[in-house]
Amino acid sequence: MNISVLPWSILAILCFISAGCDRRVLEMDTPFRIVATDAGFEAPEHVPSGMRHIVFENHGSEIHEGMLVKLPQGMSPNDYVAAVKRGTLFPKGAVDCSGPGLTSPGEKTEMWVRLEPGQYILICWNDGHAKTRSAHPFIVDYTVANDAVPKQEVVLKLVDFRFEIEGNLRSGVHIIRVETPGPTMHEVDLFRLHDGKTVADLNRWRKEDPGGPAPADALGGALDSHDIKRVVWLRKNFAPGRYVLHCEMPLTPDASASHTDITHADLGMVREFEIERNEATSETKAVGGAPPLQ
Ligand SMILES: [Cu+2]
Repeated sequence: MNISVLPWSILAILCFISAGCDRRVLEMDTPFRIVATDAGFEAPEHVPSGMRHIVFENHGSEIHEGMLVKLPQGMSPNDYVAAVKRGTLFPKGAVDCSGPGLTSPGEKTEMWVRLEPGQYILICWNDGHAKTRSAHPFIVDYTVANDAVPKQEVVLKLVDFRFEIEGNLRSGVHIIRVETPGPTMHEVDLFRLHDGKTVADLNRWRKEDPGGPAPADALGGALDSHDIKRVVWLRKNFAPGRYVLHCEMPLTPDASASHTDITHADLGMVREFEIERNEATSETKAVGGAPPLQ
């Protein structure tokens, strides 16, 4: 029997009656699949709590992301969206729990993140979509099931206001552990620059014309988390090319903030690196204003 095709609820029942599952925690890998479209999201209405392996695909024609927000008692998904439409970036009591970052049309990204039980909403903040596209309510159940996190090779630290990388990024697949020493909240979006384009082109595009022609492909990063101790993991397949790490957290998360306000990227939280073509000499090298790789 291929258990990977069974719904989580049935897997949980099988676990309960299994003699080898006395702690009632299921170890498995049944991805939490999220499809972003230009109208909203296609995703489950229930997922188990514990470590979730998120597979996020953008089937739309615009860039999208998938912020996971845990709602407080008494706040409905509609209440949250109404607060956002009034201009609030962080509705009071709601908790950002990371999620897949900016992802270009046709791209797919993978993330591992631990989720606690509760009522959640999945929402895209790119280019005003939080106010104009449908968010997706879902419940993280009390049933616990942990997807196994692949062995990490590289650590990415989100620090005020820079990116630190431990380990070497070469062409090929990497598991990247994302930590936030902070002390403030951060996020990381990963872009691959198009030929002839620069970090300045990318900054200008994100700041002034996020719906305009893209100088880079958005490959999915890790969105912010109110709990900065939350660790997430990304799986990325790097082809040779020039890449940029970019933090678009607003410096002042007040109700009036928009993409024209000051972001961490404006403060220099942007880092370019190159994946070289020659496997024998393909260690990354920093070419931006960030400290060298360790
Ligand atoms: Cu930041």
